[in-house]
Amino acid sequence: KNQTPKVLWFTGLSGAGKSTIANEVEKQLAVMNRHTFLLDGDNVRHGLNKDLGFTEADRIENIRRVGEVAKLMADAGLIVLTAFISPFRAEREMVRKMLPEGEFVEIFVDTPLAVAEARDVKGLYKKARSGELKNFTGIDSPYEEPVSPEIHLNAADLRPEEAAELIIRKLLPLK
Ligand code: GGZ
Repeated sequence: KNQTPKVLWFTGLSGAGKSTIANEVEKQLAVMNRHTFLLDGDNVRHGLNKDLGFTEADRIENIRRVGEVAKLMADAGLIVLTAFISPFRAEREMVRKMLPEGEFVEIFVDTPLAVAEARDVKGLYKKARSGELKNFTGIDSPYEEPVSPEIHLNAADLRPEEAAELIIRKLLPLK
């Protein structure tokens, strides 16, 4: 293997910037000739996990499966990036323990609820406030903040490129 496998696990609220920052990290790693794969709602919740919704049990199963897939991909030598809310500490810790020491990098994309809600890119917060959408994270479903993530981004104060640079600098040296 000529590259150290990693699982860069982004966690944070809907609209926090997880996917945007993960995409930017991928772009910067590509320039460094690293092989990466991004797992997110778009390629997982419409396929592998299309049987799952947003109840607590379904979210737990969502994260368990994503963890298992990330593990397989890391075993293949990839740098895996995952962008899921992953609201529960216990499941994030489960994934951490599933992987070899040092492989799991928890990245807390810390954007205040008020900021994510004000952006409301997809109009989901509005629907959650009105009661049209139930079990929405941060509104009527919990988000458990990481206690000691490897990387804590005050994402509301950073451009995505800056956030990505911080992450890559933290990962270096990357063999
Ligand atoms: C949270 C929801 C919900 C509910 C649909 N709660 O901003 P988005 O749209 O693109 O990202 C959110 C995404 C969250 O899916 P995850 O797989 O990341 O969640 S978890 O890790 O908790 O399993 C949002 C959309 O799906 N969405 N309903 N009720 N987000």
